[in-house]
Amino acid sequence: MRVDIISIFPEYFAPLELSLIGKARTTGLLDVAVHDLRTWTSDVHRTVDDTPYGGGPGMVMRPEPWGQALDAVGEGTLIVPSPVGRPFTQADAHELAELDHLIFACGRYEGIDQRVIDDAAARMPVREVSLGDYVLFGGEVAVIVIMEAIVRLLPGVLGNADSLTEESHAAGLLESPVYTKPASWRSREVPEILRSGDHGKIARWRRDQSLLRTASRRPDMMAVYPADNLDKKDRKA
Ligand code: 6GU
Repeated sequence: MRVDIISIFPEYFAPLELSLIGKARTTGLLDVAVHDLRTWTSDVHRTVDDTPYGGGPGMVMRPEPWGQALDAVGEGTLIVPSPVGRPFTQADAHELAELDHLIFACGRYEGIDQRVIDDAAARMPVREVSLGDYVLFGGEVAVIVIMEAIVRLLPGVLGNADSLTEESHAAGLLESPVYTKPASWRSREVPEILRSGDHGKIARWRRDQSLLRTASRRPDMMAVYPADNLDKKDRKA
């Protein structure tokens, strides 16, 4: 997978050299290029913003540098992180993980001139995505989040493919609590059932914990959980 990231703060992306994303890059599964938007300015001050038409607070990113930057990186799927985007989900991560070329455009200030997005959409798929109902300074941190969600789904990045099928959101429920050694810590015991060796009972316990957690923390997820996926024992829990 090829990824181009365009930002006025290329230094924000140093963490993409670490951990499993860094490893995916060195092993050749992932090719990331970070571009400074100011490369495509022509004035001495390398200006990327201007006042909004129609008035109002803040500044808007000028279309000319963005147009040239997007021309330079070529066609792919353009992702624009924005508080006005559609909510980014695990399903989006799966869809994007199938693609050969992603382009991230990081807006700052009040956003990018809308014509940049409309112009790009005339030649490539464009997704404006939001991470949640709060406002960040810019799209940079959101790109790191979205990259993590996608890159961990690329074949060969995670050692154990089971960790993808077992995890929260894969099954539409939150995962159950996890424990490791020691069995007793600060007088707190690991639930006896997990140490019983009875794999049927352990699976039942984990499923109950998932259902209880999801119902209490994410009633929105529980409300859309397909009734067909609930068995008789689930209904009792
Ligand atoms: Cl993706 N970008 C920005 N700038 N703010 C956000 C966001 C994204 N998601 C929530 N707030």
